[in-house]
Amino acid sequence: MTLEPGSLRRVELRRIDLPLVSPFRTSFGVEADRDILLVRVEWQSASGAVTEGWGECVALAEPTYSAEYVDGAQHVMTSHLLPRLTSAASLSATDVGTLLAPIHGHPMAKGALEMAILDAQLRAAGISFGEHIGASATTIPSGVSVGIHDDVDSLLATVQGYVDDGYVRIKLKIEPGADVEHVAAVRDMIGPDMPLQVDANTAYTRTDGAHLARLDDYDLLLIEQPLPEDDIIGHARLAAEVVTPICLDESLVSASGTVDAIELGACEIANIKPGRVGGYLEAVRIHDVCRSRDIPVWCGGMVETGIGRAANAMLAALPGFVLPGDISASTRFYARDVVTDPIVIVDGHVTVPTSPGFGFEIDQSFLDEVTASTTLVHG
Ligand code: OSB
Ligand code: MG
Repeated sequence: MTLEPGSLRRVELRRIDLPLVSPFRTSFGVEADRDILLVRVEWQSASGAVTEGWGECVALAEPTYSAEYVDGAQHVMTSHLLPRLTSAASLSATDVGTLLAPIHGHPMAKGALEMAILDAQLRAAGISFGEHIGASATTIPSGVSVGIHDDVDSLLATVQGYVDDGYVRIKLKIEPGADVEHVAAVRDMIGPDMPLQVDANTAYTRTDGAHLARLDDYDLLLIEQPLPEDDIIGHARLAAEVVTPICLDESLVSASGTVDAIELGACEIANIKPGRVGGYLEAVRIHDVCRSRDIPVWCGGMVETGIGRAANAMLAALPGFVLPGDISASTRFYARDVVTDPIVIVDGHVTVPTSPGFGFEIDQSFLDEVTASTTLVHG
């Protein structure tokens, strides 16, 4: 279905501060709170109706996961991206990629703008994103991402808590020095049937193949992004050396690049993160190219609020998402969310939202409480 085009009447960039319930350590750093950039648009459709739409930018505070960071995302939006959108007399979310293509990079910033426009257009049409893309699952299995712990005992206590919460899949963050021993202890505690996987966030090198092959003893679903993001051939060599499937996260930034990585043997499973690839529309295209090549996909997370998580849940209802995603309960990271309908886990599953747009409702008073700044950039 084609959505009615329109134009941007007003665009606000809002920065919020949300503390995490506990620090989240990865191989690239420790996050104790999130400084998140939200985009609010007032959208006027061709027929004259005005609708609100929201986007969440997944860029972190520092350029440690990828080159983007939240201050940079806000700057590129204000100075380079939004002028190309606000000057259009008539546009659709499907035009955003083309209009912003002259600006290189910055997929997280671009994706947040596309998301806000798509949310508004879908709300104007009264349909959900899931319905729009033909995603039919009503519930999806929920996995949890567990940070690196200093000692194995505290890691086991944390993992046991998530098992008790009902999560159906555990992902352990790893790095050299916190890998085989941690995985062995967790596998021993959770038993052979619980799905388990690891994420290195680029912490290893091409010479670590024999070491990473030791993880083959623990029946992992996958090893996520062991090598630097630009090292596709290195991942292909590793895939030949290690039995556990190699999954790419940071390396995948477009559908065409994903096809290349698959054809080179570097990507046996794909982590799809809409922000990393420039938005939900490119995420659907990556799903499609993987599905037609029998590459399993799952939906990654960027410690989003209920805004991004609701959208991720709708995306993950597509049929190619055959593995549990990092779509955990809001309470995994936040004591209170900025939406009135945060993600909850029931029997290890999340109910896919069905209301129009990306399916969340803003908790305006709490959002105002946690807002550090609001910048009006248009309107
Ligand atoms: O590599 O998957 C990652 C969080 C922030 C940055 C990168 C990653 C992560 C996660 C997902 O592991 C955590 C989540 O959102 O549930
Ligand atoms: Mg990852």
